[in-house]
Amino acid sequence: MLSTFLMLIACSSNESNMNSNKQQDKKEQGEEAYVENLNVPWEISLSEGTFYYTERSGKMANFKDRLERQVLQLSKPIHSDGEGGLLGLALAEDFLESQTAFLYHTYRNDGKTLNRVVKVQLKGGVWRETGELLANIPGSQFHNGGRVKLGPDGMLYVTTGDAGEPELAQDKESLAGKILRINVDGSVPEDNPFSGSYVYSYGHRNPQGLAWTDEGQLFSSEHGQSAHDEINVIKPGLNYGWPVIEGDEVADGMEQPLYHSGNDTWAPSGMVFHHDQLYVACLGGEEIRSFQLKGQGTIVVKEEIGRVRSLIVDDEYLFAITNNKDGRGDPVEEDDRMIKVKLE
Ligand SMILES: [Ca+2]
Repeated sequence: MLSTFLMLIACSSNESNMNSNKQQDKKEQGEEAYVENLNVPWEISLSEGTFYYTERSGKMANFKDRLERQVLQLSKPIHSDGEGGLLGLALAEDFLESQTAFLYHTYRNDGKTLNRVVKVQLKGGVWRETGELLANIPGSQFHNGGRVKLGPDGMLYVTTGDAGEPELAQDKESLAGKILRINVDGSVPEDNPFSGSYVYSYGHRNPQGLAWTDEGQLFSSEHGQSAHDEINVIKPGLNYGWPVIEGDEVADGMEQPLYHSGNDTWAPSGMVFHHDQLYVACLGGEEIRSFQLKGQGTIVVKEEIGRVRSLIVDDEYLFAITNNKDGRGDPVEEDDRMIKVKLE
């Protein structure tokens, strides 16, 4: 794969000298290559050397030796407004054979903004919906959550936001402000913490990151209210406090975060676990951070790369996608980008 990227740089003959210099600067900073002209990509996945992306406006894209976009045909139109749109993406475990993936997207029904989880299949260059796993997840212009990942137990885990109604996060009957656990056929797993319910953990404000350690412990990142962003250790059935507590505040029956940002803003989104560290994409911080799991702290791995939405690790490289064109950033001509960063 590395050779593909080096070739990409070598073949970029139509770029101006300025861009070449920029690329050289980036190479010297450890950004060896990247993909340009993505449009607010929300999630990134990798299978056999091909990167797959969701773009918030509703396009699927992939990159092997060039960037391509595919049509996505869904039974309900994507509602791309504010923070909503086409968000999470998880490739099925048997993706190479089945060409199946799971998506999370915002839609409208009866005058309401909602989110749902669907199964899609890539065939003849078109992604088509093949099933709806879960619908009617409360949505809003803001706080839609949106991460979808397959856990080590083969279940789908989904983060949902409070949809602008904080009290829903404490309501176990509501799908808002939760981390959900779903069978890949859309049914409720029998061993979920609350019988008959998709709810895996609750009291979340706007969680957007999920990652598991090699031992199978789940972590999540969460946007706090005006700073107080969180990294949480997620255990089934527990209450993570929103909107009752945040930061160092304490309440009976509510979990405190492993880390919080205090008065700083990370705006943490996608995350990945690698070599005993959690790497977290930070939108507001415009950086990639790593967090030590045993509480020794957090460091900035890569800064000044723009609003980072999500990231993955492959072969000792981080691949991170920017969201500089999401209306809150300061985009340059080649945005949005996938940046490749060598891990030390
Ligand atoms: Ca919390």
